[in-house]
Amino acid sequence: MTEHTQPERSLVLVKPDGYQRGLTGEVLRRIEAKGYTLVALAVTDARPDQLADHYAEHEGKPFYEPLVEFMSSGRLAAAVIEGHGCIPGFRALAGATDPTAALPGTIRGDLGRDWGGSVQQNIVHGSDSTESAAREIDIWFPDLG
Ligand code: IDP
Ligand code: MG
Repeated sequence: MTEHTQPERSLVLVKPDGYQRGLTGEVLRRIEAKGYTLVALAVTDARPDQLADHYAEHEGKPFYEPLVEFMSSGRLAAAVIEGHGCIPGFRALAGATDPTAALPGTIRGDLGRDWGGSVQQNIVHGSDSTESAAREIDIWFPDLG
């Protein structure tokens, strides 16, 4: 019998720039068109403790304070997506962190740009490892289990 591994899950955020620009549907469309499944969805104002946990790895970096301020500047959309390889798969859909360098065809490359601020506004967040995904899903969807 062929063995199948469990599909993995990733935490996706449509950041306040993407939400405010009305790009949530476009991001979700690309996720679904790729074939990943939406497991949970929410529109929310990020609490300070959620952002502190979510971006703990970046504390002390020059862009940390502007990043937290940006992520607190308006509503965001949070999603849990599922599918084999969806953690690196969504990172590939998102493109490079810097929206100027992100390739056309990617979310950040097609929809993002440099607005001249001290933090890169780049539309989306996606978990970068299975450990990050588990930690981040627990931050944004503690009841998902
Ligand atoms: P990622 O979102 O592609 O995983 P990270 O290195 O985890 O990138 O950084 C988190 C977020 O912090 C980025 O998405 C971006 O918004 C912002 N950021 C990262 N590096 C810089 C930088 O060098 N200057 C300004 N903002 C940055
Ligand atoms: Mg990251």
